[in-house]
Amino acid sequence: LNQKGCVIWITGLSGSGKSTLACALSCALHSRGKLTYILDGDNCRHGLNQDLSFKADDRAENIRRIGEVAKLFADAGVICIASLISPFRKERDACRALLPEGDFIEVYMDVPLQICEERDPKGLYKLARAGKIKGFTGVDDPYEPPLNCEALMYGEEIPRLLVHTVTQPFD
Ligand code: GGZ
Repeated sequence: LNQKGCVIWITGLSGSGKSTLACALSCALHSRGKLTYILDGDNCRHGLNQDLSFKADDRAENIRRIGEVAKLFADAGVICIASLISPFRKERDACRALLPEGDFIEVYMDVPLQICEERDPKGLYKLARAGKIKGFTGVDDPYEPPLNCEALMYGEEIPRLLVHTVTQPFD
């Protein structure tokens, strides 16, 4: 395998562009012959994590499980891209601690709530403001931004630096 496994962990609010970035990054890596796998919070909630709600304990468990699975992919030599809100610093740091130094790359989608809310691609913010969804991240549920992330993203520009970082040992 012409690559080394690692985890690229994308965190941020709903509508901040996590899934879009995950896809763009995956494409950029594929075109360089790299094997990737995307673990998306929303998708995992239909299978692996279908027993979990959006209460704090269950969000923590959602993060923990995705962190463990991401580690397995990285062990197998895959570049695993995890994209989930992952609102809690403590749980993100625990996922980081599962991997060797340098193999967990935390990317923060630093998009203001107001912009996410204007985008509202699934109309969920509107429902949350109307009180039809309770405990929506950013509206009436907390989000703790990273203090020491490896990359800060705003917008959908392909992150060359990230691509470089994860492919560099072999290029
Ligand atoms: C936040 C919610 C909620 C609540 C449903 N709070 O933008 P989306 O729609 O497609 O992705 C969001 C997804 C969040 O799942 P995660 O597994 O990423 O969250 S966490 O890491 O916090 O466990 C959103 C939708 O589910 N969604 N209800 N209450 N987002």
